[in-house]
Amino acid sequence: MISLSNEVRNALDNRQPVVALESTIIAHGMPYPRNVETAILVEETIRKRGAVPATCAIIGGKLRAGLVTDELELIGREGAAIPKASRRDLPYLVSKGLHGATTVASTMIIARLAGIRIFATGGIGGVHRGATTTMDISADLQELAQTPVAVVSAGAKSILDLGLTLEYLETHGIPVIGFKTGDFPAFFTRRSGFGVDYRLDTPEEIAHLLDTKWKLGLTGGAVIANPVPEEFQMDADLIEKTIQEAVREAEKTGVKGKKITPFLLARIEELTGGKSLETNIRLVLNNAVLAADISRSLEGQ
Ligand code: PSU
Ligand code: MN
Repeated sequence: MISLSNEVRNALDNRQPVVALESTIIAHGMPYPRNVETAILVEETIRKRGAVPATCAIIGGKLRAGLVTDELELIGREGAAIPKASRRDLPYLVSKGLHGATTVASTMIIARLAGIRIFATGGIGGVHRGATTTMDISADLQELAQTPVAVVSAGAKSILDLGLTLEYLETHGIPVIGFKTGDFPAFFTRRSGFGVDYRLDTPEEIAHLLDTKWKLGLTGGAVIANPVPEEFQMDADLIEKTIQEAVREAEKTGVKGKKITPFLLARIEELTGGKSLETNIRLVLNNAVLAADISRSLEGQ
């Protein structure tokens, strides 16, 4: 059911560090061609850091870990025409032999099947603002509760209700670790005002915590929250105003369900004149470095 690239298969066979990457961020999170350029740059960053990248997707109905450049190009060029695939979409896309761009949830599923324990992305999905009436809670959170893969992100965007997202993570027993921070980062900015569960200052300590969690037989993953580097963060007031505007537009136009996150991301990018895209790219690269360092430590390298 799972198909690995040669590079990823060799690395796993030889117990080399491997970092999983998602493809919804490519197809639905960034515009073409910056999305493809970024996907390639993220992979190169991980290789330079001594680990092997495994970008995950569904290609022609196959669950894939490790894509070739033509496949990255296909996903990036087709963009929104490739279905955004979370857990519930896998059976349909696989049984029909279709392509799919994997979210955090479905990338975790593929990573686990492949035997990859670390995954780098931009931001995780979470509990949406207004979830008390819409019940819009990303399947990413349920996946973190059950699938043993650690996700390195720059926190979550404040298009979500970060307080409720952290409550949900607590309820489901998912540790939230801040890398060199005690404050849960808000994706575009380094601080949200909400605390993380534990602050750890080295990749080795994080790897040791993960190893300990899994040795204890505790199910599920962990959230490793890595703030965007200071020099690339956005102005907090500007981003908050922009997000409020984008959320209002989404309500007015009635965008719902799986379309809401891509809609908000695209509007924020337009409203900030592309500034949010630059920050987005920088924080993903920063997460790739940390994920590679943690995966090396987990493999004892
Ligand atoms: N947050 C971002 N950028 C993204 C996503 C989330 O800042 O690209 C994507 C990820 O793939 C995440 C998904 O897993 O959106 C969550 O979507 P939903 O809320 O529909 O579960
Ligand atoms: Mn949703």
